[in-house]
Amino acid sequence: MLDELKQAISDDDGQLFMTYQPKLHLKSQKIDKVESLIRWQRKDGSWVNPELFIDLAEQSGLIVELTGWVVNTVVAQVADWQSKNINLQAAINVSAQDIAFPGFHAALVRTLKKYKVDSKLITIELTERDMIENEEKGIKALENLKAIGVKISLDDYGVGQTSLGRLKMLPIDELKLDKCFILKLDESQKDQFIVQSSITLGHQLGFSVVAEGVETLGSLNLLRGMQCDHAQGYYLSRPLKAELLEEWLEEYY
Ligand code: G
Ligand code: G
Ligand code: NA
Repeated sequence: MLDELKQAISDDDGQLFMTYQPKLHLKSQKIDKVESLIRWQRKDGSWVNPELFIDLAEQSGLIVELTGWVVNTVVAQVADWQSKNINLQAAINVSAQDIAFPGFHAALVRTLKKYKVDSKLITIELTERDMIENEEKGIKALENLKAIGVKISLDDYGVGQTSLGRLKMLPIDELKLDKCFILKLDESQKDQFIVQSSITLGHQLGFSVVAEGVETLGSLNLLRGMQCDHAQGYYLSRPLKAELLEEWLEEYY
């Protein structure tokens, strides 16, 4: 499968493609951000689970190439949206390996230049489990990205190993509350306590807060009441191909 993935990256023949899931800004009721999520449909029509092939790519080192493809595709998409007056910031999921890779920063800068995309339109989403090894180097790399205007988002917050001490150290802009606290938010008072205090803490530390896994109107309304900044989840939309997202935006926003 690894060879096949390698081939799919270099051929760029549509087997690999990006989908985009909107993040709703709760105060303005506008969609101003999306998260990019990769998909792979093989030539025979079968789908490969992203967790599976991303894991494979990470273990084999192919992740650097895969992320290079993702960065190019997403930045090109943002440039296309800009040309159509669709103002969306896009988040890219990256692994710790990408951040540690010395060429990552330069490649991102090159791609932004190539497509004339403002670095402020790009967010790097990093899971907290990723930051454990080689923390000092990782923080330095994040600071360097932040210095050029790229935004940093800490993904899956609350289920990993980010102590409050580490949260204080990380140069982040956005905190993404893990969906396990959000999926049943309207039924669980414990989740409500956790989410409310995380939002308050996030704000006090200067972060914007996103809730992912919003599947019901009840949860969405609770999050609005809790002053959460953005909501993302199936209640609003599944991840969509760019063209479908544009149609969806036209219809609803
Ligand atoms: O997209 P869900 O749709 O299934 O994604 C599953 C997992 O794969 C998530 O943890 C998500 O962060 C990760 N993922 C999705 N797209 C990408 C990508 O482009 N790069 C990386 N590194 N991870 C991704
Ligand atoms: O790990 P990360 O947060 O990047 O992964 C996001 C994952 O969550 C993707 O697999 C995406 O398809 C999925 N997802 C997005 N919205 C929802 C939702 O409302 N409910 C559930 N169960 N999963 C969601
Ligand atoms: Na993510």
